[in-house]
Amino acid sequence: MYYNEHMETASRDELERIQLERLQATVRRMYDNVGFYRRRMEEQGVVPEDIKTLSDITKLPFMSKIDLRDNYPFGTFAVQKTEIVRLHASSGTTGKPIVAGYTRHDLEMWSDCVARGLSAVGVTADDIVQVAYGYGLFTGGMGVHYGIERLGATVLPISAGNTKKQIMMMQDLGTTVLACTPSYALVLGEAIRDMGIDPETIKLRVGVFGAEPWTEGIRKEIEALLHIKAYDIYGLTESVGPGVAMECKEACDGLHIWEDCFIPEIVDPDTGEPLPDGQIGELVITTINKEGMPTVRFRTHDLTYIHKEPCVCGRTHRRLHRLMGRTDDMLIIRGVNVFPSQVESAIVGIEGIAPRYLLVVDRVHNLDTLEVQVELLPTLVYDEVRKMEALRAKVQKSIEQVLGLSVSVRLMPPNSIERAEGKSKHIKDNRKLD
Ligand code: DLL
Repeated sequence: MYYNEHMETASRDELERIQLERLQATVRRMYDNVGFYRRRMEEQGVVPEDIKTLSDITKLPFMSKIDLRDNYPFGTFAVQKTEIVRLHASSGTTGKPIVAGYTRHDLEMWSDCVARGLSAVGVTADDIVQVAYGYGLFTGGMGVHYGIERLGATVLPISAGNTKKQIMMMQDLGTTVLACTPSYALVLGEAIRDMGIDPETIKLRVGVFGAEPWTEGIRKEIEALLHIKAYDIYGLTESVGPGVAMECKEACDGLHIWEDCFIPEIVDPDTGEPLPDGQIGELVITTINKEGMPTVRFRTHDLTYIHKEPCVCGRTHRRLHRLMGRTDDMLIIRGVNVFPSQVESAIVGIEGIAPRYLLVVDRVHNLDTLEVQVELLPTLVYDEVRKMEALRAKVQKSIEQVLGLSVSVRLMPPNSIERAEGKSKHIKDNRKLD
């Protein structure tokens, strides 16, 4: 179902006309109000008047997380502080976080984007949506929250964690939609299974999962555990938060990025050169309907490609392929590029193995080693050492085939790999301790 049919199905010509108008206004606002970006434009010899067509976007300088950090906390805001009505911050693992500021208009735009996404996967005013994304500085909780209210569905703002209570509320209130990270959806699904609850006694029917990379294999696991349809939602603090792009029910293949608000580009991660639709590269996003903290040509570090074909659902906004991982999550092991999602796709679905894993990287005598720890399912009863070794070898072969690299595999006891209420970590790189 469309939330804003006119905009979601606008002709490409109309969309591009809106994009150009909004891009020009955004660049003008950045040039006039954001000192650091004006200097960047001057260094690059570009002025707002140079943006005459959409393809002129490539004349503009990129922005990165480093720029936002260097101008912490408010140096990239494009409006007076009095116009800012909300702040969020991204959880920087190192140094200062990124602070995002929103005007009233920005919050409206954000809610609208989330409402469109929820509507695209069949959420309606009849639904009760349990928001188990974290509330607070993280954009997940509040971002999805206001989209739900905008749509007219009922929101249960339970936030992340307290798994038993989540399940009790789900049962008592008849929650129909769950919104959280895919990792936490797995935790909830496993807990329901381990508590011996029949998922059919729970009314859940739809999941809205994002904030971290996940694979089709994990989607199937979650759908089987919770008896739901699981959909992918994408976003980042620097663009607005969740809801920048979302799958639709009809195709369930690629996430529609709301192009009247965001211009996506795919570039070569090393050179920054634009790549054509269909080719994998780094996603770069320009916000064109944001006042408080616009980001122009922001390097997301997320790897994906743009689908070439129009979607069966009738939406004209292009689709991003399911995000494949981050350039900065890429490990280089003995010269081979390794993404956690590759390991995930290799192990999910192997009988007796839980969808839990950790990549432990070390350097022994100047040689990189990769140990993949995978968890056994609690239901697995193998009393024979021989059978266990055969399973270990099977997992190892599957991973080595996908990676093209020799690895060691360690089978871990059930429930021993750390569970995440929010975003999960799949890498322990001991080389960084050198
Ligand atoms: O994670 C916003 C969000 C909240 C999105 C809830 C979806 C649901 P940040 O904390 O700034 O914002 O992290 C943004 O998370 O650049 C991606 O690397 C990753 N990410 C977000 N959604 C997905 C997804 C939120 N669906 C960073 N698939 C992004 C893969 C995702 N990665």
